Amino acid sequence: MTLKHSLVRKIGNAIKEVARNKGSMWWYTPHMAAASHAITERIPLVHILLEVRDAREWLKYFEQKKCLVFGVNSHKKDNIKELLNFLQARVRELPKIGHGDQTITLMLFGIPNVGKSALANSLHQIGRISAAEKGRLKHAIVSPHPGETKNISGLKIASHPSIYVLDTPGVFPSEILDAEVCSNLALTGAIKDCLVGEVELAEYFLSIFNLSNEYKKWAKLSLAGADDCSELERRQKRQYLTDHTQDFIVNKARRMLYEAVTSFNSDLEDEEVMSRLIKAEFAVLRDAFNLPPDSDDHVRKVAAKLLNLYRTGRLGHYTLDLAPSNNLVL
Ligand SMILES: Nc1nc2c(ncn2[C@@H]2O[C@H](COP(=O)(O)OP(=O)(O)O)[C@@H](O)[C@H]2O)c(=O)[nH]1
Ligand SMILES: [Mg+2]
Repeated sequence: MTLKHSLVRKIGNAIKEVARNKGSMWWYTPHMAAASHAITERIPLVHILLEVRDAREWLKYFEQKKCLVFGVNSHKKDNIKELLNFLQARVRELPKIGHGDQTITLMLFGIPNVGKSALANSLHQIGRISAAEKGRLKHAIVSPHPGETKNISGLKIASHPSIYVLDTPGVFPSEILDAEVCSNLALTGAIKDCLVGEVELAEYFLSIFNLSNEYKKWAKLSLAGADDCSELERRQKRQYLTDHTQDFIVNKARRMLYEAVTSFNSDLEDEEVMSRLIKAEFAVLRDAFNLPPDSDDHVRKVAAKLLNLYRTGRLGHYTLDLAPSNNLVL
Protein backbone atom coordinates (compact mmCIF):
# COMPACT_ATOMS: atom_id res chain seq x y z
CA MET A 1 0.00 0.00 0.00
CA THR A 2 1.27 3.54 -0.79
CA LEU A 3 1.22 6.36 1.73
CA LYS A 4 -1.45 8.09 -0.34
CA HIS A 5 -3.74 5.09 0.17
CA SER A 6 -3.02 5.04 3.91
CA LEU A 7 -3.80 8.75 4.14
CA VAL A 8 -7.03 8.32 2.18
CA ARG A 9 -8.02 5.62 4.68
CA LYS A 10 -7.03 7.83 7.61
CA ILE A 11 -9.00 10.81 6.25
CA GLY A 12 -11.96 8.56 5.38
CA ASN A 13 -11.91 7.16 8.93
CA ALA A 14 -11.66 10.66 10.42
CA ILE A 15 -14.75 11.64 8.45
CA LYS A 16 -16.64 8.51 9.52
CA GLU A 17 -15.59 9.16 13.13
CA VAL A 18 -17.03 12.69 13.02
CA ALA A 19 -20.16 11.25 11.42
CA ARG A 20 -20.43 8.69 14.26
CA ASN A 21 -19.97 11.30 16.98
CA LYS A 22 -21.98 14.12 15.50
CA GLY A 23 -24.41 12.15 13.36
CA SER A 24 -24.60 12.49 9.61
CA MET A 25 -25.76 16.11 10.14
CA TRP A 26 -22.17 17.41 9.88
CA TRP A 27 -21.98 16.27 6.24
CA TYR A 28 -25.46 17.09 5.06
CA THR A 29 -26.18 19.94 7.45
CA PRO A 30 -29.75 21.18 8.00
CA HIS A 31 -28.62 24.31 6.20
CA MET A 32 -27.46 22.29 3.20
CA ALA A 33 -30.70 20.29 3.21
CA ALA A 34 -32.68 23.56 3.20
CA ALA A 35 -30.49 24.94 0.40
CA SER A 36 -30.96 21.76 -1.68
CA HIS A 37 -34.71 22.05 -1.19
CA ALA A 38 -34.71 25.75 -2.16
CA ILE A 39 -32.57 25.06 -5.26
CA THR A 40 -34.82 22.17 -6.35
CA GLU A 41 -37.92 24.35 -5.96
CA ARG A 42 -36.38 27.05 -8.15
CA ILE A 43 -35.37 24.71 -10.99
CA PRO A 44 -38.71 24.87 -12.84
CA LEU A 45 -38.71 28.67 -12.51
CA VAL A 46 -35.29 29.45 -13.97
CA HIS A 47 -34.39 29.50 -17.66
CA ILE A 48 -30.83 28.21 -17.52
CA LEU A 49 -29.04 26.00 -14.98
CA LEU A 50 -25.29 26.27 -14.83
CA GLU A 51 -23.27 23.78 -12.80
CA VAL A 52 -19.94 25.17 -11.56
CA ARG A 53 -17.09 22.66 -11.30
CA ASP A 54 -13.38 22.89 -10.67
CA ALA A 55 -12.50 20.51 -13.45
CA ARG A 56 -10.05 21.86 -15.99
CA GLU A 57 -9.02 18.39 -17.14
CA TRP A 58 -12.64 17.33 -17.51
CA LEU A 59 -13.59 19.88 -20.19
CA LYS A 60 -12.78 17.52 -23.06
CA TYR A 61 -14.68 14.68 -21.40
CA PHE A 62 -17.87 16.74 -21.09
CA GLU A 63 -17.47 18.04 -24.64
CA GLN A 64 -17.30 14.44 -25.86
CA LYS A 65 -20.48 13.78 -23.89
CA LYS A 66 -22.08 16.62 -25.89
CA CYS A 67 -22.59 18.76 -22.80
CA LEU A 68 -22.44 22.54 -23.15
CA VAL A 69 -19.21 23.39 -21.32
CA PHE A 70 -17.24 26.57 -20.83
CA GLY A 71 -13.82 26.87 -19.14
CA VAL A 72 -13.56 30.11 -17.19
CA ASN A 73 -11.28 31.91 -14.77
CA SER A 74 -13.37 34.33 -12.71
CA HIS A 75 -10.35 36.57 -12.19
CA LYS A 76 -9.87 37.17 -15.94
CA LYS A 77 -11.99 39.96 -17.40
CA ASP A 78 -11.70 38.78 -21.04
CA ASN A 79 -12.69 35.27 -20.02
CA ILE A 80 -15.80 36.59 -18.28
CA LYS A 81 -16.68 38.70 -21.34
CA GLU A 82 -16.48 35.56 -23.50
CA LEU A 83 -18.71 33.70 -21.04
CA LEU A 84 -21.24 36.57 -21.13
CA ASN A 85 -21.32 36.34 -24.95
CA PHE A 86 -21.75 32.58 -24.71
CA LEU A 87 -24.62 32.94 -22.22
CA GLN A 88 -26.35 35.64 -24.25
CA ALA A 89 -26.17 33.40 -27.31
CA ARG A 90 -27.81 30.59 -25.26
CA VAL A 91 -30.48 33.05 -24.07
CA ARG A 92 -31.26 34.03 -27.69
CA GLU A 93 -31.84 30.34 -28.45
CA LEU A 94 -34.50 30.08 -25.73
CA PRO A 95 -38.08 29.93 -26.97
CA LYS A 96 -40.33 33.00 -26.63
CA ILE A 97 -37.48 35.42 -26.00
CA GLY A 98 -37.39 39.01 -27.17
CA HIS A 99 -40.92 40.05 -26.24
CA GLY A 100 -40.85 43.25 -24.20
CA ASP A 101 -39.38 43.15 -20.75
CA GLN A 102 -38.96 39.43 -20.13
CA THR A 103 -36.46 38.65 -17.38
CA ILE A 104 -34.19 35.65 -17.78
CA THR A 105 -32.79 33.84 -14.77
CA LEU A 106 -29.71 31.69 -14.73
CA MET A 107 -29.00 29.65 -11.60
CA LEU A 108 -25.47 28.62 -10.59
CA PHE A 109 -25.14 25.50 -8.48
CA GLY A 110 -22.35 23.17 -7.36
CA ILE A 111 -20.42 21.81 -4.39
CA PRO A 112 -19.15 24.25 -1.71
CA ASN A 113 -16.10 26.43 -2.42
CA VAL A 114 -15.93 25.77 -6.13
CA GLY A 115 -16.18 29.44 -7.18
CA LYS A 116 -19.92 30.08 -7.68
CA SER A 117 -19.99 33.39 -5.83
CA ALA A 118 -16.78 34.63 -7.47
CA LEU A 119 -18.30 33.84 -10.86
CA ALA A 120 -21.61 35.57 -9.99
CA ASN A 121 -19.70 38.69 -8.89
CA SER A 122 -17.52 38.79 -11.99
CA LEU A 123 -20.52 38.37 -14.31
CA HIS A 124 -22.27 41.20 -12.46
CA GLN A 125 -19.21 43.47 -12.52
CA ILE A 126 -18.38 42.93 -16.18
CA GLY A 127 -22.00 42.51 -17.34
CA ARG A 128 -23.56 44.91 -19.79
CA ILE A 129 -25.73 46.87 -17.39
CA SER A 130 -25.80 50.54 -16.51
CA ALA A 131 -23.44 51.87 -13.86
CA ALA A 132 -26.39 52.69 -11.58
CA GLU A 133 -27.46 49.05 -11.61
CA LYS A 134 -24.04 47.88 -10.49
CA GLY A 135 -24.92 48.43 -6.85
CA ARG A 136 -21.60 49.12 -5.22
CA LEU A 137 -22.64 47.27 -2.10
CA LYS A 138 -24.34 44.41 -3.88
CA HIS A 139 -22.06 41.48 -4.30
CA ALA A 140 -21.89 37.84 -3.29
CA ILE A 141 -19.50 36.91 -0.46
CA VAL A 142 -16.43 35.12 -1.79
CA SER A 143 -14.38 33.20 0.73
CA PRO A 144 -11.72 30.48 0.87
CA HIS A 145 -13.92 28.67 3.45
CA PRO A 146 -16.90 26.48 2.52
CA GLY A 147 -20.44 27.37 3.60
CA GLU A 148 -20.18 31.17 3.36
CA THR A 149 -23.11 31.67 0.96
CA LYS A 150 -26.24 31.25 3.07
CA ASN A 151 -29.05 32.23 0.70
CA ILE A 152 -29.99 32.29 -2.94
CA SER A 153 -29.39 35.80 -4.22
CA GLY A 154 -29.76 37.44 -7.62
CA LEU A 155 -27.36 39.78 -9.42
CA LYS A 156 -28.12 41.47 -12.72
CA ILE A 157 -25.65 40.63 -15.48
CA ALA A 158 -27.26 41.93 -18.70
CA SER A 159 -30.04 44.15 -20.10
CA HIS A 160 -32.39 43.77 -23.13
CA PRO A 161 -33.40 41.22 -22.14
CA SER A 162 -32.56 41.48 -18.44
CA ILE A 163 -30.56 38.51 -17.24
CA TYR A 164 -30.10 37.74 -13.56
CA VAL A 165 -27.64 35.21 -12.20
CA LEU A 166 -28.74 33.41 -9.03
CA ASP A 167 -25.90 32.48 -6.68
CA THR A 168 -26.72 29.51 -4.42
CA PRO A 169 -25.19 27.86 -1.32
CA GLY A 170 -22.96 24.85 -2.12
CA VAL A 171 -24.53 21.42 -1.72
CA PHE A 172 -23.40 17.80 -1.50
CA PRO A 173 -25.39 14.64 -2.15
CA SER A 174 -27.08 13.56 1.09
CA GLU A 175 -25.11 10.27 1.24
CA ILE A 176 -21.49 10.35 2.45
CA LEU A 177 -19.21 9.60 -0.50
CA ASP A 178 -16.28 7.14 -0.52
CA ALA A 179 -13.03 7.86 1.32
CA GLU A 180 -11.05 9.00 -1.71
CA VAL A 181 -13.76 11.38 -2.93
CA CYS A 182 -14.06 12.77 0.63
CA SER A 183 -10.26 13.20 0.83
CA ASN A 184 -10.20 15.09 -2.46
CA LEU A 185 -13.15 17.27 -1.47
CA ALA A 186 -11.43 18.06 1.83
CA LEU A 187 -8.14 18.86 0.08
CA THR A 188 -9.78 21.37 -2.25
CA GLY A 189 -11.51 23.04 0.72
CA ALA A 190 -15.09 21.87 0.04
CA ILE A 191 -15.26 20.34 3.55
CA LYS A 192 -14.20 22.31 6.62
CA ASP A 193 -10.51 21.67 7.44
CA CYS A 194 -11.22 21.17 11.14
CA LEU A 195 -13.25 18.02 10.38
CA VAL A 196 -10.25 16.23 8.88
CA GLY A 197 -7.22 18.10 10.25
CA GLU A 198 -4.92 20.47 8.38
CA VAL A 199 -1.82 18.35 9.02
CA GLU A 200 -3.40 15.21 7.53
CA LEU A 201 -4.60 17.23 4.52
CA ALA A 202 -1.15 18.76 3.97
CA GLU A 203 0.40 15.28 4.15
CA TYR A 204 -2.16 14.07 1.65
CA PHE A 205 -1.29 16.97 -0.67
CA LEU A 206 2.45 16.20 -0.39
CA SER A 207 1.83 12.51 -1.16
CA ILE A 208 0.26 13.65 -4.46
CA PHE A 209 2.79 16.43 -5.09
CA ASN A 210 5.82 14.14 -4.64
CA LEU A 211 4.59 11.77 -7.36
CA SER A 212 3.58 14.58 -9.74
CA ASN A 213 5.62 16.43 -12.34
CA GLU A 214 4.81 19.91 -11.02
CA TYR A 215 7.96 20.39 -8.93
CA LYS A 216 10.16 19.61 -11.96
CA LYS A 217 9.26 23.06 -13.33
CA TRP A 218 11.12 24.63 -10.40
CA ALA A 219 14.59 23.29 -11.25
CA LYS A 220 15.83 26.76 -12.23
CA LEU A 221 14.89 28.14 -8.80
CA SER A 222 17.26 25.64 -7.31
CA LEU A 223 20.06 26.51 -9.73
CA ALA A 224 19.63 30.22 -8.90
CA GLY A 225 20.80 29.39 -5.38
CA ALA A 226 20.92 31.98 -2.59
CA ASP A 227 18.95 35.13 -3.31
CA ASP A 228 20.86 38.12 -4.48
CA CYS A 229 18.82 41.25 -3.82
CA SER A 230 18.86 45.01 -3.33
CA GLU A 231 18.63 46.83 0.00
CA LEU A 232 14.96 47.71 -0.72
CA GLU A 233 14.12 44.05 -1.37
CA ARG A 234 15.93 43.05 1.80
CA ARG A 235 13.87 45.58 3.78
CA GLN A 236 10.64 44.27 2.26
CA LYS A 237 11.68 40.73 3.09
CA ARG A 238 12.22 41.69 6.72
CA GLN A 239 8.82 43.42 6.81
CA TYR A 240 6.93 40.46 5.34
CA LEU A 241 8.98 37.71 6.96
CA THR A 242 6.00 35.52 7.89
CA ASP A 243 3.64 36.36 5.02
CA HIS A 244 3.74 33.12 3.01
CA THR A 245 1.79 34.70 0.13
CA GLN A 246 4.75 36.96 -0.78
CA ASP A 247 6.52 35.86 -3.97
CA PHE A 248 9.92 35.56 -2.29
CA ILE A 249 8.51 33.12 0.28
CA VAL A 250 6.54 31.15 -2.35
CA ASN A 251 9.72 30.80 -4.42
CA LYS A 252 11.74 29.76 -1.40
CA ALA A 253 9.12 27.12 -0.52
CA ARG A 254 9.17 25.85 -4.12
CA ARG A 255 12.96 25.70 -4.19
CA MET A 256 13.12 23.84 -0.88
CA LEU A 257 10.41 21.38 -1.88
CA TYR A 258 12.22 20.78 -5.18
CA GLU A 259 15.50 20.10 -3.38
CA ALA A 260 13.84 17.84 -0.80
CA VAL A 261 12.01 15.67 -3.32
CA THR A 262 14.92 15.39 -5.78
CA SER A 263 17.29 14.40 -2.98
CA PHE A 264 15.20 11.25 -2.40
CA ASN A 265 16.28 8.72 -4.97
CA SER A 266 14.50 5.76 -3.44
CA ASP A 267 11.10 4.39 -4.35
CA LEU A 268 8.40 6.86 -3.39
CA GLU A 269 5.72 4.21 -3.85
CA ASP A 270 7.13 2.79 -0.61
CA GLU A 271 5.06 4.07 2.32
CA GLU A 272 8.08 4.31 4.63
CA VAL A 273 10.15 6.34 2.16
CA MET A 274 7.28 8.70 1.33
CA SER A 275 6.66 9.28 5.07
CA ARG A 276 10.30 10.21 5.60
CA LEU A 277 10.24 12.59 2.65
CA ILE A 278 7.07 14.30 3.90
CA LYS A 279 8.62 14.72 7.33
CA ALA A 280 11.69 16.29 5.70
CA GLU A 281 9.43 18.58 3.65
CA PHE A 282 7.60 19.81 6.75
CA ALA A 283 11.00 20.67 8.28
CA VAL A 284 12.22 22.66 5.24
CA LEU A 285 8.87 24.41 4.88
CA ARG A 286 9.03 25.57 8.49
CA ASP A 287 12.27 27.25 7.51
CA ALA A 288 10.83 28.65 4.23
CA PHE A 289 7.84 30.11 6.11
CA ASN A 290 10.16 31.52 8.82
CA LEU A 291 8.36 29.81 11.69
CA PRO A 292 10.44 29.42 14.84
CA PRO A 293 11.04 25.71 15.63
CA ASP A 294 9.94 26.17 19.23
CA SER A 295 6.56 27.72 18.37
CA ASP A 296 3.81 25.57 19.84
CA ASP A 297 2.00 24.36 16.80
CA HIS A 298 4.48 25.00 13.99
CA VAL A 299 3.50 21.73 12.28
CA ARG A 300 -0.12 22.88 12.01
CA LYS A 301 0.98 26.34 10.86
CA VAL A 302 3.20 24.85 8.12
CA ALA A 303 0.24 22.68 7.05
CA ALA A 304 -2.18 25.65 6.92
CA LYS A 305 0.22 27.78 4.85
CA LEU A 306 1.00 24.91 2.49
CA LEU A 307 -2.72 24.20 1.94
CA ASN A 308 -3.34 27.87 1.23
CA LEU A 309 -0.58 27.96 -1.39
CA TYR A 310 -1.91 24.79 -3.01
CA ARG A 311 -5.50 26.07 -3.07
CA THR A 312 -4.51 29.40 -4.61
CA GLY A 313 -2.67 27.56 -7.41
CA ARG A 314 0.82 28.66 -6.37
CA LEU A 315 2.15 25.11 -6.13
CA GLY A 316 1.01 24.05 -9.59
CA HIS A 317 -2.15 22.47 -10.93
CA TYR A 318 -3.39 19.02 -10.07
CA THR A 319 -6.29 16.92 -11.26
CA LEU A 320 -7.27 14.83 -8.26
CA ASP A 321 -9.83 12.81 -10.15
CA LEU A 322 -9.06 11.68 -13.71
CA ALA A 323 -11.76 11.82 -16.37
CA PRO A 324 -12.86 8.32 -17.48
CA SER A 325 -11.21 8.60 -20.93
CA ASN A 326 -7.86 9.32 -19.21
CA ASN A 327 -8.45 6.35 -16.91
CA LEU A 328 -8.86 4.13 -19.96
CA VAL A 329 -5.52 5.27 -21.33
CA LEU A 330 -3.82 4.38 -18.03
N1 LIG B 1 -7.79 30.88 -9.12
C1 LIG B 1 -9.12 31.00 -9.05
N2 LIG B 1 -9.67 31.06 -7.83
C2 LIG B 1 -11.02 31.18 -7.77
C3 LIG B 1 -11.83 31.24 -8.94
N3 LIG B 1 -13.12 31.34 -8.54
C4 LIG B 1 -13.11 31.35 -7.19
N4 LIG B 1 -11.85 31.26 -6.71
C5 LIG B 1 -11.44 31.20 -5.30
O1 LIG B 1 -12.05 30.04 -4.72
C6 LIG B 1 -12.50 30.31 -3.38
C7 LIG B 1 -13.98 29.97 -3.26
O2 LIG B 1 -14.74 30.87 -4.06
P1 LIG B 1 -16.27 31.17 -3.80
O3 LIG B 1 -16.75 31.96 -4.98
O4 LIG B 1 -16.52 31.75 -2.43
O5 LIG B 1 -16.88 29.68 -3.86
P2 LIG B 1 -18.40 29.20 -3.61
O6 LIG B 1 -18.44 28.58 -2.24
O7 LIG B 1 -18.65 28.15 -4.67
O8 LIG B 1 -19.30 30.39 -3.74
C8 LIG B 1 -12.18 31.78 -3.11
O9 LIG B 1 -10.97 31.83 -2.36
C9 LIG B 1 -12.01 32.38 -4.50
O10 LIG B 1 -11.14 33.50 -4.49
C10 LIG B 1 -11.18 31.19 -10.23
O11 LIG B 1 -11.80 31.22 -11.30
N5 LIG B 1 -9.82 31.06 -10.21
MG1 LIG C 1 -20.61 31.08 -2.40
